Amino acid sequence: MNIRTVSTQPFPDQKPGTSGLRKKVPTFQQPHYLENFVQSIFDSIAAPQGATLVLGGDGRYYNRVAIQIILKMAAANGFGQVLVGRGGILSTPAASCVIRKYRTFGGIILSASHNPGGPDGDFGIKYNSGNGGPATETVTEEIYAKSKGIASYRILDAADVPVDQLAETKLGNMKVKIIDPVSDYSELMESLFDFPAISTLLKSGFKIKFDAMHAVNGPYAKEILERRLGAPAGSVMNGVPLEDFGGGHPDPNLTYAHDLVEIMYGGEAPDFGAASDGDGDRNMILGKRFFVTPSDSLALLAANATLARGYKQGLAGVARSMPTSAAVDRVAKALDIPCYETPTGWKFFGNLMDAGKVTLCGEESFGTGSNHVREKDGLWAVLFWLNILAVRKQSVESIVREHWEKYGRNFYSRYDYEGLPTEAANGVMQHLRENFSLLTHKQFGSYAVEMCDDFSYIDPVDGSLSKGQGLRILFSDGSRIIFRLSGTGTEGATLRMYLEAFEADVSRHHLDAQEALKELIRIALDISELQARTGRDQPTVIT
Ligand code: VG1
Ligand code: CO
Repeated sequence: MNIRTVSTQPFPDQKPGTSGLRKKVPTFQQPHYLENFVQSIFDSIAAPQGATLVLGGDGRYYNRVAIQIILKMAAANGFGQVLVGRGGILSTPAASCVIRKYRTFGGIILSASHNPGGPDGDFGIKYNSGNGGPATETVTEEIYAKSKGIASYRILDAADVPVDQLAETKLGNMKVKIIDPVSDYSELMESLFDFPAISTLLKSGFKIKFDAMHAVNGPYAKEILERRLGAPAGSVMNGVPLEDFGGGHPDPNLTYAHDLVEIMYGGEAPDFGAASDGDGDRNMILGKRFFVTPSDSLALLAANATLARGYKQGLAGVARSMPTSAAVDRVAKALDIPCYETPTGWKFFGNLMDAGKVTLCGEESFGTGSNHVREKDGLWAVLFWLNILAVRKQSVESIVREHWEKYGRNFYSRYDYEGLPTEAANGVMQHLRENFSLLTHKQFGSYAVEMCDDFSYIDPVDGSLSKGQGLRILFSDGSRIIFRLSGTGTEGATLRMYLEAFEADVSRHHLDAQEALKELIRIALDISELQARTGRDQPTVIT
């Protein structure tokens, strides 16, 4: 078989964002576009000859085409073996699990996560290192630098590799092993949680509904929740993965997971509801007519962690991304363990976990995880909750309310303004930055600004510095307003406004978050001039 060296020219826009390179499918379909990026990855990671790679994706449109291209390029670049999820499928946490379990050099994950899919939708690709986690910023910057100077890539001339049956084949000198995408992951889950106790709960009339949103977690949820744990058939809805997610937006929040939300707020609501996203790493947790914010969910898992077998020894520490509410900080304080605040994106948690500094971590954007893998993990969070529910034998709502009674409630909300003209979004950020000194110590109604900054982070493990990670306006009572530009969108700019206020008074814990945060929201809109500068009266999504 023939290895071809194809000459190419750089594309200027291959800078990985919060989680890999995400673009519209037609962008990826341009000749050489994917190839350039893959070669830039291979040129950056310096894998030794004969190394093993993991490859899989969330099954969205273009996944199959990309799998074949990457296999042929891996063969031409000296890899010895690639482990591919059957059908080209691996959820993001399952890919992380497989990389770690088989101690491979790294892996390539094909996903644009919660972004819509299909011929006009989004596609994405990212590299994960041997620890199973997303490449660090140092590596992603190297990949970007290589992509700007690329002149050629290597690819094997060969027929496509069949990927739909478990088998081992050869591609040139490279072995291609098609693996079951679900089994390693399921085994890992079984080692962490008390499956018999959860099974007893699910067979005792406790009803659950899991919305896989026609995304990658369908087969994982059916295997684990229905087959292994015995939840009645139909407990998993939208369980068949589709290349375009059935036309939906596979983002598990109150807006996009509306099928599930209707069921959970309807007449015969199940006791527990959950959803996950395109690539299976996000989760939304619902009780009967009750929504658990991701920030609260993280805090609650931390507070109850020792109820699950895998965390019986307690937690080394916890971490949250900067915009995530400080609810988990309060739990960490009570447990007397360290709590780290990192920039947005999972790549920052990896070093802390590798160094044994944290066990649990999470983000406000429906991401929770632990050191069992190096990605956030949607189904893991669901099983963790079910384990807690099986032990505590209370409703989701009463567990959360008790938590607030003990620790206080961090009211929290996020406003997303999607698809803004880039200049308008940058204008809002610029305006805020310019006003930092005017805002500091200013009083707004009952709120006094204590300080403002552009968040930067020094990694406590490798000392690397990440700047420009979001604008923070911090108030003297611990309330916060944060503005950040998204690094995962593919159309214009997405501006996120995060709001948080702490409430110790139990008699106010029943309030709706929008009501409790009303004044803070008004202040945020005022000082940012967001409405005037973007022409938007309403956010696209409120969480
Ligand atoms: C968003 C979330 C962030 C998350 C990232 C990847 O990034 O805010 O918390 O880590 O998506 O998640 P951004 O830059 O758009 O705010 V996923 O499930 O898309 O891999
Ligand atoms: Co995701």
